[in-house]
This record gives sequence, structure tokens and C-alpha cells, in this order.
Amino acid sequence: MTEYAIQPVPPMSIRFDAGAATLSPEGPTLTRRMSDLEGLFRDGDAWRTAVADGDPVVYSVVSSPVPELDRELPQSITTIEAGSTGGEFWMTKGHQHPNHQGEIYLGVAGVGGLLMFDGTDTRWLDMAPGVIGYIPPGWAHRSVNVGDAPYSFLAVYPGGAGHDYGWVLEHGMGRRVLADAAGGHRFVDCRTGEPA
Ligand code: M6P
Ligand code: ZN
Repeated sequence: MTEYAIQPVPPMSIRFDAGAATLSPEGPTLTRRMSDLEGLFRDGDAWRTAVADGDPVVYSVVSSPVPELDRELPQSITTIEAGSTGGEFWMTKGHQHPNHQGEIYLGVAGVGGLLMFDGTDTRWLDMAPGVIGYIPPGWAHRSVNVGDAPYSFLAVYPGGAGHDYGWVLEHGMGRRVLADAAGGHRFVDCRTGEPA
């Protein structure tokens, strides 16, 4: 992978190709495999089996060259592959912004959802191409692919927002998103496992 210096960029145009789910020019890219999602799936045995059985790529994040620096506005496209592990749809790790800054997502391809949790309340937004999902300050956020094709979305966020993954490991996201018998999705409460 090319190393990119974290430095300001001049005014620039960035080509957004919705069909290919790419940004050009491209900055850092990130690939998350199943082994990177330790402790997140309800069914730890199913997670371990998936890691041992090829450790598939669950999602990737391509960014523009705009750096993650305070007052900048970086953008990235995340693509979550279609799949489920132990009946739980593939998802991003999810994170909280330490300084509680907001963020916007725009659905680009496929069908998914935006799960948000503020430590008390849980919200779900259905996401599809053309839908903007707004993440207010203080809401941890995770994206989930509930379809049978890759789900892609564009994110625009404050460069100083940061990513607190420990918050999600500690608090959860309130709900889990499981496959239902009819080919759709259903929610269960993280703590009780009851329908939510
Ligand atoms: C979006 C943005 C990124 C984030 C990515 C993957 O593109 O919110 O900041 O990194 O999704 O999500 P996560 O960091 O939770 O794995
Ligand atoms: Zn974020």
C-alpha cells in the first residue's frame, strides 16, 4: 500500500464514480477482514469458523486525499460485501467520535442500514442509493449490508472526529441485525436477544 503523508491539500475536485464506488484521486484505502471484527458478532464460534475458513474480506474503505486533520472534511466510500455470520449480517466495526462530532452518509449502491446508538436509544435508518443518513453528534454508528449484493455508501466527516472503537466494544450498539426466515432482516436487543 502507498504511504500517504497526513498534510493539507489544495482546493481540488474529486471524481465520484457511483457505479464503480470509487473516488479519484484516491488516498488511503483500508480492508477489513473477518479477523479484524473480533468480539463483534453474537456467535463467537461462527466468527472463529469464518476466520479459519478463508478469513474473507468483509468491507473496504477508499478515501480521497483529504486528510483526517482538524477542520478538514475527508470523504470515503465504504463497500460492505454481502454475507452473514451466525445469522448476523455483515457490518462495519462501528465507532463513536470522541468529540461527538456529526457525520453524513450517502447511499451509493445496494441496500443496507445505518445503526446508531447514543448509549441509551438505538435508531436504524434504511439506506439505499440516493438516501442521506445523518449521524448527529454523540451517536455511535455502524453500517450493515442487509442485501444480497455489495452495499456502498459515501461518508463525509470532520477530519478531527476520530474513531473510538473501544466505545462500541464496551457499550454495544443496542441492537443486532439478523437475517430472518423470509430473506429480510430483523432486530434483536443486544443484551437480551429478544426481538427489538
Ligand atoms: C465510513 C466512515 C469512516 C469509517 C468507515 C468504516 O466510511 O465513517 O470514517 O472508518 O465508514 O467504519 P468503521 O471505522 O466503523 O470500521
Ligand atoms: Zn464516524
